[in-house]
Amino acid sequence: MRVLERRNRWEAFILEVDLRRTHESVDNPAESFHNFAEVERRHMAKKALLTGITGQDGSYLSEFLLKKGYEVYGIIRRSSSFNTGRIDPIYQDPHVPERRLHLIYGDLNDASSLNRIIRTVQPDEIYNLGAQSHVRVSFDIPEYTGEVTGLGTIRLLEAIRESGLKPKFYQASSSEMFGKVLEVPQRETTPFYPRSPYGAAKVYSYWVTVNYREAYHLFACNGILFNHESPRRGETFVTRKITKAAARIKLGVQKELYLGNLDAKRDWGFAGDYIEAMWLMLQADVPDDYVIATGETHSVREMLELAFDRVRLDWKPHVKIDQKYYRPTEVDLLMGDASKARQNLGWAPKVGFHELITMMVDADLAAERERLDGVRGKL
Ligand code: NDP
Ligand code: GDR
Repeated sequence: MRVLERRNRWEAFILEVDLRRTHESVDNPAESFHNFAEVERRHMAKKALLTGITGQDGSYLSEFLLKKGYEVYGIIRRSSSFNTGRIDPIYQDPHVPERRLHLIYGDLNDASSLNRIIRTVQPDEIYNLGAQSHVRVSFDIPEYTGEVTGLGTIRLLEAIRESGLKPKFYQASSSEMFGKVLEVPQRETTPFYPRSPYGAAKVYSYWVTVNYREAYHLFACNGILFNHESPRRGETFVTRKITKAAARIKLGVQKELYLGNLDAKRDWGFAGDYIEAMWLMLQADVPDDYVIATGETHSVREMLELAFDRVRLDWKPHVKIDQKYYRPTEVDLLMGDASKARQNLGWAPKVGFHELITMMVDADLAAERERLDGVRGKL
Protein backbone atom coordinates (compact mmCIF):
# COMPACT_ATOMS: atom_id res chain seq x y z
CA MET A 1 0.00 0.00 0.00
CA ARG A 2 1.47 3.36 -1.13
CA VAL A 3 0.64 5.12 2.09
CA LEU A 4 2.60 2.60 4.11
CA GLU A 5 5.57 2.67 1.77
CA ARG A 6 6.00 6.42 2.10
CA ARG A 7 6.98 6.44 5.74
CA ASN A 8 9.42 4.69 7.99
CA ARG A 9 8.41 1.55 9.84
CA TRP A 10 7.39 3.31 13.01
CA GLU A 11 5.00 5.62 11.23
CA ALA A 12 3.63 2.72 9.20
CA PHE A 13 2.88 0.91 12.44
CA ILE A 14 1.08 3.94 13.87
CA LEU A 15 -0.93 4.26 10.66
CA GLU A 16 -1.99 0.63 10.78
CA VAL A 17 -3.14 1.05 14.36
CA ASP A 18 -5.03 4.20 13.35
CA LEU A 19 -6.77 2.41 10.49
CA ARG A 20 -7.66 -0.62 12.62
CA ARG A 21 -9.06 1.59 15.37
CA THR A 22 -11.09 3.49 12.79
CA HIS A 23 -12.73 0.33 11.49
CA GLU A 24 -13.26 -1.26 14.88
CA SER A 25 -14.80 1.67 16.69
CA VAL A 26 -17.18 3.16 14.14
CA ASP A 27 -20.55 1.57 13.44
CA ASN A 28 -21.75 4.02 10.82
CA PRO A 29 -20.09 3.04 7.47
CA ALA A 30 -20.25 6.61 6.14
CA GLU A 31 -18.46 7.89 9.23
CA SER A 32 -16.00 5.03 9.01
CA PHE A 33 -15.22 6.01 5.44
CA HIS A 34 -14.79 9.64 6.49
CA ASN A 35 -12.36 8.66 9.25
CA PHE A 36 -10.49 6.32 6.96
CA ALA A 37 -10.17 9.08 4.36
CA GLU A 38 -9.06 11.51 7.06
CA VAL A 39 -6.37 9.18 8.39
CA GLU A 40 -5.18 8.46 4.86
CA ARG A 41 -5.15 12.18 3.97
CA ARG A 42 -3.07 12.93 7.05
CA HIS A 43 -0.48 10.37 6.16
CA MET A 44 -0.35 11.44 2.53
CA ALA A 45 -0.11 15.18 3.31
CA LYS A 46 3.33 16.73 3.46
CA LYS A 47 4.32 18.13 6.84
CA ALA A 48 5.96 21.53 7.11
CA LEU A 49 7.55 22.77 10.33
CA LEU A 50 7.96 26.54 10.73
CA THR A 51 9.92 28.55 13.25
CA GLY A 52 8.71 32.17 13.37
CA ILE A 53 5.12 31.23 12.47
CA THR A 54 3.75 34.19 14.46
CA GLY A 55 5.79 36.71 12.42
CA GLN A 56 4.89 38.44 9.18
CA ASP A 57 6.37 35.79 6.87
CA GLY A 58 5.30 32.84 9.03
CA SER A 59 1.66 33.91 8.83
CA TYR A 60 1.70 34.26 5.02
CA LEU A 61 3.68 31.06 4.52
CA SER A 62 1.39 28.96 6.72
CA GLU A 63 -1.69 30.19 4.82
CA PHE A 64 0.05 29.35 1.54
CA LEU A 65 1.05 25.85 2.69
CA LEU A 66 -2.38 25.06 4.13
CA LYS A 67 -3.90 25.97 0.74
CA LYS A 68 -1.47 23.52 -0.86
CA GLY A 69 -2.74 20.73 1.40
CA TYR A 70 0.18 20.65 3.87
CA GLU A 71 -0.07 19.84 7.56
CA VAL A 72 1.55 22.89 9.16
CA TYR A 73 3.37 22.72 12.49
CA GLY A 74 4.43 26.05 13.97
CA ILE A 75 6.80 26.60 16.86
CA ILE A 76 5.59 29.35 19.17
CA ARG A 77 7.23 30.94 22.18
CA ARG A 78 5.55 31.11 25.53
CA SER A 79 4.54 34.73 26.15
CA SER A 80 2.59 36.39 28.95
CA SER A 81 0.57 38.24 26.31
CA PHE A 82 -0.91 36.94 23.06
CA ASN A 83 1.62 36.74 20.26
CA THR A 84 -0.49 34.79 17.75
CA GLY A 85 -2.56 37.70 16.34
CA ARG A 86 -1.28 37.27 12.78
CA ILE A 87 -2.36 33.62 12.63
CA ASP A 88 -5.74 34.09 14.31
CA PRO A 89 -7.61 33.83 10.97
CA ILE A 90 -6.20 30.34 10.34
CA TYR A 91 -6.14 29.12 13.94
CA GLN A 92 -7.86 25.78 14.39
CA ASP A 93 -9.05 24.49 17.73
CA PRO A 94 -6.88 21.55 18.87
CA HIS A 95 -10.07 19.52 19.41
CA VAL A 96 -11.04 19.62 15.73
CA PRO A 97 -9.90 16.19 14.47
CA GLU A 98 -9.20 17.22 10.87
CA ARG A 99 -7.24 20.34 11.78
CA ARG A 100 -4.07 20.93 9.78
CA LEU A 101 -2.46 23.74 11.75
CA HIS A 102 -0.66 22.67 14.91
CA LEU A 103 1.09 25.05 17.32
CA ILE A 104 3.85 23.68 19.54
CA TYR A 105 5.79 25.45 22.28
CA GLY A 106 9.51 25.68 21.62
CA ASP A 107 12.34 28.17 21.26
CA LEU A 108 15.37 28.53 19.02
CA ASN A 109 17.37 29.03 22.23
CA ASP A 110 16.23 25.67 23.62
CA ALA A 111 17.93 22.81 21.80
CA SER A 112 16.01 20.11 23.65
CA SER A 113 12.69 21.55 22.48
CA LEU A 114 13.92 21.54 18.87
CA ASN A 115 15.14 17.94 19.15
CA ARG A 116 11.85 16.78 20.61
CA ILE A 117 9.73 18.63 18.05
CA ILE A 118 11.65 17.31 15.04
CA ARG A 119 11.58 13.73 16.29
CA THR A 120 7.85 13.93 17.02
CA VAL A 121 6.65 15.83 13.95
CA GLN A 122 9.03 14.19 11.43
CA PRO A 123 8.57 17.07 8.96
CA ASP A 124 9.18 16.85 5.22
CA GLU A 125 10.13 20.53 5.05
CA ILE A 126 11.47 22.95 7.66
CA TYR A 127 11.33 26.73 7.23
CA ASN A 128 13.58 28.56 9.69
CA LEU A 129 11.97 32.01 9.87
CA GLY A 130 12.43 32.64 13.60
CA ALA A 131 14.83 35.44 14.51
CA GLN A 132 15.42 38.60 16.51
CA SER A 133 14.86 40.37 13.20
CA HIS A 134 15.20 44.08 14.03
CA VAL A 135 18.50 45.54 12.81
CA ARG A 136 18.51 48.63 15.09
CA VAL A 137 17.57 46.53 18.11
CA SER A 138 20.43 44.11 17.36
CA PHE A 139 22.86 46.89 18.41
CA ASP A 140 21.12 47.05 21.81
CA ILE A 141 20.93 43.28 22.36
CA PRO A 142 23.80 41.94 20.25
CA GLU A 143 24.51 38.81 22.25
CA TYR A 144 20.86 37.75 22.36
CA THR A 145 20.56 38.44 18.62
CA GLY A 146 23.57 36.18 18.02
CA GLU A 147 21.95 33.46 20.12
CA VAL A 148 18.62 33.41 18.30
CA THR A 149 19.46 34.60 14.79
CA GLY A 150 22.85 32.85 14.56
CA LEU A 151 23.14 29.93 16.97
CA GLY A 152 19.41 29.13 16.70
CA THR A 153 20.06 27.93 13.16
CA ILE A 154 22.81 25.51 14.14
CA ARG A 155 20.66 24.18 16.97
CA LEU A 156 17.96 23.42 14.42
CA LEU A 157 20.40 21.88 11.93
CA GLU A 158 21.94 19.72 14.66
CA ALA A 159 18.49 18.58 15.78
CA ILE A 160 17.83 17.50 12.18
CA ARG A 161 21.17 15.68 11.95
CA GLU A 162 20.69 13.89 15.27
CA SER A 163 17.17 12.80 14.30
CA GLY A 164 18.52 10.87 11.29
CA LEU A 165 15.71 12.40 9.21
CA LYS A 166 16.30 14.26 5.94
CA PRO A 167 13.76 17.07 5.79
CA LYS A 168 14.31 19.82 3.26
CA PHE A 169 15.53 22.98 5.02
CA TYR A 170 14.93 26.65 4.23
CA GLN A 171 17.03 29.34 5.92
CA ALA A 172 15.70 32.91 6.02
CA SER A 173 18.85 34.70 4.94
CA SER A 174 18.86 38.43 4.39
CA SER A 175 20.07 41.22 2.13
CA GLU A 176 21.51 42.73 5.35
CA MET A 177 24.41 40.30 4.80
CA PHE A 178 25.52 42.50 1.87
CA GLY A 179 25.66 45.49 4.22
CA LYS A 180 28.25 47.94 2.92
CA VAL A 181 27.64 46.68 -0.58
CA LEU A 182 30.56 45.62 -2.74
CA GLU A 183 28.47 45.50 -5.92
CA VAL A 184 25.23 47.00 -7.30
CA PRO A 185 22.91 45.20 -7.82
CA GLN A 186 23.61 42.45 -5.30
CA ARG A 187 23.40 38.87 -6.50
CA GLU A 188 24.21 35.41 -5.11
CA THR A 189 27.93 35.86 -5.86
CA THR A 190 28.29 39.32 -4.22
CA PRO A 191 30.59 39.08 -1.15
CA PHE A 192 29.05 39.77 2.25
CA TYR A 193 29.96 42.81 4.41
CA PRO A 194 27.45 42.88 7.29
CA ARG A 195 27.01 46.16 9.19
CA SER A 196 25.16 45.04 12.33
CA PRO A 197 25.11 42.21 14.88
CA TYR A 198 21.94 41.05 13.07
CA GLY A 199 23.68 41.00 9.66
CA ALA A 200 26.68 39.15 11.12
CA ALA A 201 24.42 36.55 12.77
CA LYS A 202 22.64 35.99 9.45
CA VAL A 203 26.01 35.49 7.70
CA TYR A 204 26.82 32.78 10.25
CA SER A 205 23.46 31.09 9.63
CA TYR A 206 23.97 31.34 5.88
CA TRP A 207 27.30 29.53 6.02
CA VAL A 208 26.23 26.78 8.42
CA THR A 209 23.31 26.08 6.08
CA VAL A 210 25.74 25.76 3.15
CA ASN A 211 28.02 23.62 5.33
CA TYR A 212 25.27 21.14 6.30
CA ARG A 213 24.28 20.86 2.64
CA GLU A 214 27.86 19.98 1.68
CA ALA A 215 28.84 17.93 4.75
CA TYR A 216 25.65 15.92 5.29
CA HIS A 217 23.91 16.19 1.89
CA LEU A 218 20.96 17.95 3.47
CA PHE A 219 18.57 19.55 0.96
CA ALA A 220 19.24 23.00 2.45
CA CYS A 221 18.61 26.37 0.75
CA ASN A 222 19.30 29.99 1.64
CA GLY A 223 16.72 32.49 0.47
CA ILE A 224 18.56 35.82 0.46
CA LEU A 225 15.47 37.95 0.72
CA PHE A 226 15.49 41.71 0.35
CA ASN A 227 13.09 43.81 2.45
CA HIS A 228 9.51 42.66 2.09
CA GLU A 229 6.55 44.35 3.66
CA SER A 230 2.78 44.03 4.03
CA PRO A 231 -0.07 45.23 6.23
CA ARG A 232 1.18 42.56 8.69
CA ARG A 233 4.67 44.05 8.93
CA GLY A 234 5.89 44.70 12.48
CA GLU A 235 5.05 48.27 13.52
CA THR A 236 8.64 49.30 14.30
CA PHE A 237 9.97 48.63 10.78
CA VAL A 238 10.12 51.82 8.77
CA THR A 239 7.45 51.11 6.12
CA ARG A 240 4.77 50.11 8.60
CA LYS A 241 5.78 52.86 11.04
CA ILE A 242 5.18 55.37 8.23
CA THR A 243 1.95 53.90 6.81
CA LYS A 244 0.44 53.61 10.29
CA ALA A 245 1.45 57.17 11.17
CA ALA A 246 0.08 58.54 7.87
CA ALA A 247 -3.28 56.91 8.63
CA ARG A 248 -3.36 58.13 12.24
CA ILE A 249 -2.31 61.69 11.34
CA LYS A 250 -5.01 61.75 8.67
CA LEU A 251 -7.61 60.69 11.24
CA GLY A 252 -6.38 63.26 13.76
CA VAL A 253 -5.12 60.85 16.44
CA GLN A 254 -1.39 61.56 15.98
CA LYS A 255 0.47 64.74 15.10
CA GLU A 256 4.13 63.85 14.64
CA LEU A 257 6.25 61.01 13.39
CA TYR A 258 9.84 60.54 14.60
CA LEU A 259 12.23 58.85 12.19
CA GLY A 260 15.96 58.34 11.63
CA ASN A 261 17.90 58.26 8.36
CA LEU A 262 15.63 59.27 5.46
CA ASP A 263 18.34 58.77 2.81
CA ALA A 264 18.71 55.00 3.17
CA LYS A 265 17.60 53.11 0.07
CA ARG A 266 15.95 49.72 0.05
CA ASP A 267 14.59 47.20 -2.45
CA TRP A 268 11.08 46.78 -1.03
CA GLY A 269 8.75 43.99 -2.19
CA PHE A 270 5.51 42.39 -0.99
CA ALA A 271 5.80 39.59 1.60
CA GLY A 272 2.95 37.62 -0.03
CA ASP A 273 5.08 37.28 -3.20
CA TYR A 274 8.27 36.39 -1.35
CA ILE A 275 6.96 33.43 0.66
CA GLU A 276 6.13 31.66 -2.60
CA ALA A 277 9.83 31.84 -3.49
CA MET A 278 10.68 30.07 -0.21
CA TRP A 279 8.44 27.16 -1.14
CA LEU A 280 9.69 27.04 -4.74
CA MET A 281 13.28 26.68 -3.51
CA LEU A 282 12.36 23.51 -1.63
CA GLN A 283 10.53 22.06 -4.67
CA ALA A 284 13.53 22.45 -7.00
CA ASP A 285 15.53 19.41 -8.16
CA VAL A 286 18.69 20.52 -6.38
CA PRO A 287 19.23 22.68 -3.29
CA ASP A 288 20.72 26.10 -3.93
CA ASP A 289 20.81 29.71 -2.68
CA TYR A 290 18.73 32.48 -4.25
CA VAL A 291 18.41 36.26 -4.12
CA ILE A 292 14.76 37.33 -3.97
CA ALA A 293 14.18 41.00 -4.78
CA THR A 294 12.31 43.39 -7.07
CA GLY A 295 15.38 44.99 -8.69
CA GLU A 296 14.13 48.50 -7.78
CA THR A 297 15.43 50.74 -5.02
CA HIS A 298 13.72 53.66 -3.24
CA SER A 299 14.69 55.92 -0.37
CA VAL A 300 12.83 56.21 2.94
CA ARG A 301 12.02 59.79 1.84
CA GLU A 302 10.32 58.55 -1.35
CA MET A 303 8.39 56.05 0.72
CA LEU A 304 7.23 58.85 3.05
CA GLU A 305 6.07 60.92 0.09
CA LEU A 306 4.04 58.09 -1.38
CA ALA A 307 2.39 57.14 1.91
CA PHE A 308 1.39 60.73 2.78
CA ASP A 309 0.26 61.39 -0.80
CA ARG A 310 -2.18 58.52 -0.40
CA VAL A 311 -3.89 60.36 2.47
CA ARG A 312 -3.47 63.73 0.67
CA LEU A 313 -1.10 65.23 3.24
CA ASP A 314 2.32 66.87 3.04
CA TRP A 315 4.71 64.78 5.19
CA LYS A 316 7.17 67.60 5.94
CA PRO A 317 5.30 69.40 8.75
CA HIS A 318 4.67 66.09 10.52
CA VAL A 319 8.05 64.36 10.39
CA LYS A 320 10.79 65.00 12.97
CA ILE A 321 14.23 63.43 13.12
CA ASP A 322 15.30 61.58 16.25
CA GLN A 323 18.96 60.48 16.47
CA LYS A 324 17.99 57.37 18.40
CA TYR A 325 16.63 55.79 15.22
CA TYR A 326 20.01 56.09 13.47
CA ARG A 327 22.23 53.01 13.47
CA PRO A 328 25.90 53.09 14.52
CA THR A 329 26.68 51.67 11.07
CA GLU A 330 24.10 52.00 8.31
CA VAL A 331 23.35 50.00 5.17
CA ASP A 332 22.99 52.82 2.66
CA LEU A 333 21.77 51.08 -0.47
CA LEU A 334 20.24 47.72 -1.29
CA MET A 335 19.09 46.58 -4.70
CA GLY A 336 18.84 42.91 -5.64
CA ASP A 337 19.15 40.99 -8.87
CA ALA A 338 16.76 38.02 -8.74
CA SER A 339 17.45 36.72 -12.24
CA LYS A 340 18.68 33.33 -10.96
CA ALA A 341 15.35 32.78 -9.18
CA ARG A 342 13.51 33.90 -12.30
CA GLN A 343 15.41 31.42 -14.47
CA ASN A 344 15.58 28.38 -12.15
CA LEU A 345 12.37 28.74 -10.17
CA GLY A 346 10.16 30.76 -12.50
CA TRP A 347 9.70 33.30 -9.68
CA ALA A 348 8.97 36.99 -10.24
CA PRO A 349 7.43 39.64 -7.95
CA LYS A 350 3.81 40.59 -8.73
CA VAL A 351 3.25 43.62 -6.49
CA GLY A 352 5.19 46.82 -7.26
CA PHE A 353 6.40 49.48 -4.79
CA HIS A 354 3.54 51.93 -5.42
CA GLU A 355 0.88 49.22 -5.07
CA LEU A 356 2.55 47.89 -1.91
CA ILE A 357 2.54 51.25 -0.11
CA THR A 358 -1.02 51.97 -1.21
CA MET A 359 -2.11 48.57 0.13
CA MET A 360 -0.41 49.22 3.48
CA VAL A 361 -1.78 52.76 3.94
CA ASP A 362 -5.31 51.61 3.05
CA ALA A 363 -5.10 48.70 5.49
CA ASP A 364 -3.86 51.00 8.27
CA LEU A 365 -6.62 53.52 7.55
CA ALA A 366 -9.26 50.78 7.73
CA ALA A 367 -7.79 49.31 10.95
CA GLU A 368 -7.52 52.71 12.62
CA ARG A 369 -11.11 53.63 11.66
CA GLU A 370 -12.34 50.33 13.09
CA ARG A 371 -10.39 50.94 16.30
CA LEU A 372 -11.83 54.45 16.64
CA ASP A 373 -15.38 53.17 16.01
CA GLY A 374 -14.81 50.63 18.78
CA VAL A 375 -13.61 53.33 21.18
CA ARG A 376 -16.59 55.58 20.32
CA GLY A 377 -18.95 52.62 20.79
CA LYS A 378 -17.73 52.22 24.38
CA LEU A 379 -18.25 55.91 25.29
P1 NDP B 1 9.23 38.95 12.31
O1 NDP B 1 10.08 39.78 13.20
O2 NDP B 1 7.87 39.44 11.92
O3 NDP B 1 9.03 37.50 13.00
C1 NDP B 1 10.05 36.88 13.70
C2 NDP B 1 9.53 35.57 14.25
O4 NDP B 1 10.59 34.92 14.98
C3 NDP B 1 8.36 35.71 15.23
O5 NDP B 1 7.47 34.65 15.01
C4 NDP B 1 9.04 35.54 16.57
O6 NDP B 1 8.18 35.05 17.59
C5 NDP B 1 10.08 34.49 16.22
N1 NDP B 1 11.13 34.39 17.21
C6 NDP B 1 11.83 35.39 17.79
N2 NDP B 1 12.69 34.89 18.68
C7 NDP B 1 12.52 33.55 18.69
C8 NDP B 1 13.10 32.49 19.43
N3 NDP B 1 14.02 32.71 20.37
N4 NDP B 1 12.68 31.23 19.18
C9 NDP B 1 11.73 30.99 18.25
N5 NDP B 1 11.14 31.96 17.54
C10 NDP B 1 11.53 33.22 17.75
O7 NDP B 1 10.10 38.60 11.02
P2 NDP B 1 9.63 38.44 9.49
O8 NDP B 1 8.46 37.57 9.42
O9 NDP B 1 9.62 39.78 8.86
O10 NDP B 1 10.91 37.69 8.89
C11 NDP B 1 11.01 36.27 8.92
C12 NDP B 1 12.48 35.87 8.83
O11 NDP B 1 13.04 36.36 7.62
C13 NDP B 1 13.36 36.41 9.96
O12 NDP B 1 14.35 35.46 10.20
C14 NDP B 1 14.00 37.65 9.35
O13 NDP B 1 15.23 37.93 9.96
C15 NDP B 1 14.17 37.19 7.91
N6 NDP B 1 14.16 38.23 6.90
C16 NDP B 1 13.11 39.11 6.84
C17 NDP B 1 13.05 40.05 5.85
C18 NDP B 1 11.93 41.03 5.76
O14 NDP B 1 12.07 42.02 5.01
N7 NDP B 1 10.81 40.81 6.43
C19 NDP B 1 14.09 40.11 4.79
C20 NDP B 1 15.12 39.10 4.93
C21 NDP B 1 15.13 38.19 5.95
P3 NDP B 1 7.33 36.07 18.55
O15 NDP B 1 6.10 36.42 17.78
O16 NDP B 1 7.08 35.25 19.75
O17 NDP B 1 8.21 37.27 18.80
P1 GDR C 1 15.94 46.97 7.72
O1 GDR C 1 14.46 47.53 7.89
O2 GDR C 1 16.86 47.51 8.74
O3 GDR C 1 16.30 47.16 6.29
O4 GDR C 1 15.74 45.41 8.05
P2 GDR C 1 13.88 48.80 8.68
O5 GDR C 1 12.52 49.00 8.15
O6 GDR C 1 14.06 48.65 10.14
O7 GDR C 1 14.86 49.99 8.19
C1 GDR C 1 14.96 50.35 6.82
C2 GDR C 1 15.74 51.66 6.71
O8 GDR C 1 14.95 52.73 7.23
C3 GDR C 1 15.79 53.55 8.05
N1 GDR C 1 14.98 54.24 9.05
C4 GDR C 1 14.28 53.67 10.04
N2 GDR C 1 14.11 52.38 10.37
C5 GDR C 1 13.31 52.09 11.43
N3 GDR C 1 13.08 50.80 11.77
N4 GDR C 1 12.71 53.06 12.17
C6 GDR C 1 12.88 54.39 11.88
O9 GDR C 1 12.33 55.25 12.56
C7 GDR C 1 13.69 54.71 10.75
N5 GDR C 1 14.04 55.87 10.18
C8 GDR C 1 14.82 55.58 9.13
C9 GDR C 1 16.80 52.59 8.65
O10 GDR C 1 17.94 53.30 9.13
C10 GDR C 1 17.06 51.66 7.47
O11 GDR C 1 18.08 52.21 6.69
C11 GDR C 1 14.63 44.68 7.59
C12 GDR C 1 14.33 43.58 8.61
O12 GDR C 1 13.13 42.95 8.26
C13 GDR C 1 15.43 42.54 8.63
O13 GDR C 1 15.04 41.44 9.45
C14 GDR C 1 15.66 42.06 7.20
O14 GDR C 1 16.69 41.10 7.18
C15 GDR C 1 16.00 43.23 6.30
O15 GDR C 1 14.91 44.14 6.33
C16 GDR C 1 16.21 42.78 4.86
